Amino acid sequence: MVFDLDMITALYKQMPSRIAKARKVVNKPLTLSEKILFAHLHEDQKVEVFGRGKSYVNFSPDRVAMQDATAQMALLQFMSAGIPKVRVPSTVHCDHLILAKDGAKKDLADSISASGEVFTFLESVSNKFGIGFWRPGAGIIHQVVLENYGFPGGMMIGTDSHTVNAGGLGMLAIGVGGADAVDVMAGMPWELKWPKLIGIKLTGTLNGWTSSKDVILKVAGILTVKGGTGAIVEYFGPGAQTLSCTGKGTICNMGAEIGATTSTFGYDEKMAQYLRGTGRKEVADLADKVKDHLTGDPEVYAEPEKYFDEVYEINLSELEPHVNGPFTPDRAIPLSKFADEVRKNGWPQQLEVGLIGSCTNSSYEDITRSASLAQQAVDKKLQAKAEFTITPGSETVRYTVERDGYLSIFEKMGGVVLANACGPCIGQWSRHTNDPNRANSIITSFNRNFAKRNDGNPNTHAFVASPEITTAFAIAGDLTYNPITDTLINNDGNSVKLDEPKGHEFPPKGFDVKDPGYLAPAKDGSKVQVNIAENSNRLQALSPFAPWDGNNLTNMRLLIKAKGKCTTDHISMAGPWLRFRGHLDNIANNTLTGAMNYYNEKTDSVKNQLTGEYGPVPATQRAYKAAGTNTIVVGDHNYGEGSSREHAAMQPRHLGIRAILVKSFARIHETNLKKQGMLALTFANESDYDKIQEDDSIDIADLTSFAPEKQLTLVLRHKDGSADTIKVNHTYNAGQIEWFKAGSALNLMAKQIVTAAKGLAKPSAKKAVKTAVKAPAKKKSAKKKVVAKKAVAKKLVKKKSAKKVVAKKAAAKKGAKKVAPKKAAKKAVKKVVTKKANAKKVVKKAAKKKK
Ligand code: MIC
Ligand code: SF4
Repeated sequence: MVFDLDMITALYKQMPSRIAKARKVVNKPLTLSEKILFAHLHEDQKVEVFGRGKSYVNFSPDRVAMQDATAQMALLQFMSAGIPKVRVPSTVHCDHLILAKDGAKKDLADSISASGEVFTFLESVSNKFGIGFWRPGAGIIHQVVLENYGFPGGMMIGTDSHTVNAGGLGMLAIGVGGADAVDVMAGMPWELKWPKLIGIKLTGTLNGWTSSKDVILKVAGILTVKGGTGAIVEYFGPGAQTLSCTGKGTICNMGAEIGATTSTFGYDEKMAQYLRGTGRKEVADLADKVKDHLTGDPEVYAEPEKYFDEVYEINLSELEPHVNGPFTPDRAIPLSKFADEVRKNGWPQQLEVGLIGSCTNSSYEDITRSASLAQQAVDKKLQAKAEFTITPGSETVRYTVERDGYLSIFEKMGGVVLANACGPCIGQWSRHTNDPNRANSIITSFNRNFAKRNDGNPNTHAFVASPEITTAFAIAGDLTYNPITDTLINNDGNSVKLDEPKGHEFPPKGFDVKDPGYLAPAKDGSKVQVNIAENSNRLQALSPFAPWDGNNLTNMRLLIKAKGKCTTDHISMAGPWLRFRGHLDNIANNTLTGAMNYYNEKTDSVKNQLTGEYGPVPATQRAYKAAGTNTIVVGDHNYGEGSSREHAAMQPRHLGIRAILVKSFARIHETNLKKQGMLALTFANESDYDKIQEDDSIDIADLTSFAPEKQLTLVLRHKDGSADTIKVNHTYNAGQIEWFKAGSALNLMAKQIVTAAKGLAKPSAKKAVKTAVKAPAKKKSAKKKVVAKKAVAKKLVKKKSAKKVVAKKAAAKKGAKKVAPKKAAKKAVKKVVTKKANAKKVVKKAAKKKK
């Protein structure tokens, strides 16, 4: 089935004129990222020269994807917005709530019985509101999106940070919190700070043991976990066109680990092949017709330093396989140096488990290349020394690789095939171990390796590598082994060497699947019932957060000053807690339990200033809340890195924490905090972090004059009677300050809808509705069953008369493919530019000032 053809046709029809208009305004050649951004400006957004990293801009994304663990909260919010049907194509995918224990069949059945209530809820909400539903077992959201919905030049958002995977098909696909998804599903404009642009030029071709994964492992090493913050990474150059479409997906997917807003590649033959290979010939044909608009202008790629804020170059021919970790995805180690690092750092040398698959690496190419190694292990009589698991990304991939005999090869090697789901990647791994705290090593082809992520054990050293390298290590069972140079002793006592992996980009017999696991929603969902059992401990209807009372915040107590890394996994752990993702009060009991207290270097142990006693973070916070005491959380750099889970913002809000003050934020988390009506603040002077003391009582002295680009003042009253006054920055614009005042963005939206409905007679109300609710793409009569006010609000919105698209071919730009690599790359990676240093500095300064 080909989805969205009408939508794609309409977008491609408008693209040339939109890009031409933008080109006229900005008066320079355009990168691919800019073309897609400009082509998706919201209809009320004026085209202008936007400040990179500065301007807030409104967009109209083409579609929304949500996974089960985040969809629950997103849909609970959508339900309370009072809108009868989603306004843009949207889907829900059941993948995170599926266990990894005994193998696909049993695990899937057990998960469906354990989380049946949630799956039924998601299915019925989807059915009611016009959302496509992918059942448990259908696959991991990003692989399913790539196979079915991704298309070159499109813009989508998804309630998962790895939504960025669809950049492999030339999209701008961006991870967001559920509240952002609600905006888009409600037809409202979606706001994003105009991103900075990082260009990565790829030359050469991959060979031998190196794969696409190594490109992003290398990039993560260069840019670190926060180097991509606020930026789109655009890959180009002759090397890019040699990478398979799914390989490009892998690179974009793990771009989440450098904090990038998203990553993308220009449309090329590999993408066209993938579209055709996955049954979307029509989309490829459409894309071919506008292909010049689906890649950057040739001038940009010829002199990238002029158009990107930063440019790097990677020569694929010289790139080595990498292994990243442990505990952070940006500790990039070339394979040739890995054994030394293992010994030098005293990491457990024995490899206990190798895990391949996940949304990042489960393409046909990945599986067949890894299987070629597994086959060698069987043929060369090598007994795999480590446990080995395989997680296919989708039922289509699983069915096809099983048909082609690859799964049985893994099984012969001793591998266990898990369900098509996130499983071990998100801590749904029931690992067979006798000591849950034992130091040990595992290696995965996933993307994240924060402490405790996979199995809950803080001493599991998790390394990230390509599926090929993971498989080879699993065979050897030893982290000091280098498959490129070393031999292994087989069952006969002979020393044997693994040959380079070989695989197929596409199944020679084509993809096939019996039941892909898709359920289309009802045409008219108005009669569909959505039930939430009153005593459910999995689902809880939301109550609106209280609006701001208009006063300064005084006498706030410090709940925790977090030391070092504080990812969303530290703020709201996954694993066993995933089961409470639809129940805010229950999941709040894990709030910040993974964060390290600066003062005693312990997790989940903070001082209750009212009693002087130390206790768990959630219980302490509940005690403050009960006493009517406001609190603040202080953190380090890149606070909230990692996932898109808005629970990490909603839980603190629910528990009564008022402000989060850190050295810097990860993008999605900062937005999530704002959307939920929290104060997200950063130190104007980073060293002021040191001034915060455990027993402080803290005021925000000038919150009553909260305004864009205006610092706030904090007074820190210390226990000894002394005080410090510090300045803090924020990035709230006027609209976002309204979210804070209303208590949350959702409160504001609900208020706008009601106001608009009430003020029917007044023409001024029209404007409010227009911002609050956009007309659906196709006119649909508001059916009788819809509550009167909603119907009224909907009717108010008249679709703007479709402007005729002037089919002026925007200055035909040929030869985008002809980017000639002028200088032969000497090093594998070279930072080519920072000539724009001056310009960059200005932007940085301005951005700083703004905070
Ligand atoms: C992840 O990889 O961390 C997750 C689990 O997919 C999250 C979403 C979630 O927490 O539900 C993400 O990446 O956004
Ligand atoms: Fe699922 Fe892991 Fe991918 Fe997140 S990174 S979507 S948990 S497979």
